[in-house]
Amino acid sequence: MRMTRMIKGWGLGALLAVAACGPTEGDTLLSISDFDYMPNNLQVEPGQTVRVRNLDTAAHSATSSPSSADLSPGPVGNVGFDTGEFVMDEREFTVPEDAAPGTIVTFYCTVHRDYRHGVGKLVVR
Ligand SMILES: [Cu+2]
Repeated sequence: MRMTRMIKGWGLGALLAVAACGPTEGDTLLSISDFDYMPNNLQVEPGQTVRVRNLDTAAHSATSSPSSADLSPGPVGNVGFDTGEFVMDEREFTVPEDAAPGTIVTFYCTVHRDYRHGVGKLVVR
């Protein structure tokens, strides 16, 4: 419980840091903890790097899907990513510089696809 609260604090800190730095400045953080993404509505700028941190002892991924109903790997427009499965570590991907503002990309975990845990959205601003 205490751990969860701390991590939520991190997520908020990352969002505030992004807001303070302005467009394309700095990375943003997507945490995975207790089988959930934080934030699960991730606002990004074109060209921004997203660091994905898995704090669980279970393997997870953050993988884009063209459909929110039928989760399968693939891009939306030119925005696609797949961290692969990893544990207690960090991966990163970069949003293309020419990603269209307003692009909404569903992402999910390939390990736990059938549970649909923490299915999230990445929104290009
Ligand atoms: Cu998972």
